[in-house]
Amino acid sequence: MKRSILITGASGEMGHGMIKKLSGGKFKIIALDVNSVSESLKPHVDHFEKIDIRNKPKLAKLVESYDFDCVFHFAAILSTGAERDPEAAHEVNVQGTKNLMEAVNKRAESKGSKIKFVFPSSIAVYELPSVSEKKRYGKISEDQFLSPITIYGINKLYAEMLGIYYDSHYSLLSNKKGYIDFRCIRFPGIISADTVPTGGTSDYVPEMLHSAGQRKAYSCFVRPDTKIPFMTMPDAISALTKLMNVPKSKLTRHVYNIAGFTASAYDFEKIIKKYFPKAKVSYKVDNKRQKIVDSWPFDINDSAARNDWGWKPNHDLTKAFDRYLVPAINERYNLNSTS
Ligand code: AKB
Repeated sequence: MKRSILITGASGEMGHGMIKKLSGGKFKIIALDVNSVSESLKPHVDHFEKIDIRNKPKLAKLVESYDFDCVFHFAAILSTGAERDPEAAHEVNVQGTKNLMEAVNKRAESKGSKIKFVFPSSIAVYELPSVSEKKRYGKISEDQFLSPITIYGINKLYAEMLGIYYDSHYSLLSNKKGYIDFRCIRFPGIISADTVPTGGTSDYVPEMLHSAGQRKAYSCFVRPDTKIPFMTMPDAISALTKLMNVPKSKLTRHVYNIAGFTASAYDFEKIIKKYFPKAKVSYKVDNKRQKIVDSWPFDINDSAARNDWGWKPNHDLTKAFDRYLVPAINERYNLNSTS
């Protein structure tokens, strides 16, 4: 019998990447989002419902109706969008996540076995006090600098702790136990050739790349020396599926950092111009968004993920452009590589 998987935020970037990865018949995909999934993905989804994660009764009804053994919870408002509307961010990123965990916990309890809950967190949970300290500290481990300055970072950190609670501590003073097997990855900025993110603060790199592909000039909203870690979408998606499949006994923690490559906005401009010589990039710094990325680390230490479940990215910076981004962007925008 096919295993069923529930995907929230199915129409977003990660949902898109995950549906593509899982398509092919091995899994039955149950998906939800506030927006419909794209036409190209529809054939790969067995059941789709338009549900806002804040709608607790509708969400609970869907969760009760299917027998799935893993959830990928991607529905979220990203850092820039969240900072523009902190109230909505809390409702979606915290209350929506709590609604889903509660429903999944009940579903798992009724079937008598744990359900895996795979959650993407973010480097936004960190706060480095200044750019010079970012430089000094270099690679940040999971338990350092956890005082985020954005509502999105706070939401993600709380959701991580809630997941650990449902997995390991629920509920100290009742006779119940938690039925969620919580697994979480803290992601850096992600670059996809298929989709362009909306509402994030690491969006300047994918925006710069897709603008080059579309022959549009790009005005970058952070300084050229801004440096945070990134990875490609295929690496991000394969990390999530790898973490889903690893035996629980191998995991020494619930939350793992993973890294791809780290580079400055100017490094990205140079590499993009190498492949797209006609690309035009200028800089018009948005001080508020700059402050957000300045609080995120230069790089992250992902040795726990490497040791526990063999995490290793396929793409370093050169391979990311050479083997994935440039060929896929050329195909998407109908270009030859010197355009
Ligand atoms: C964002 O910019 O908000 C996200 C993230 C780093 O979590 N891409």
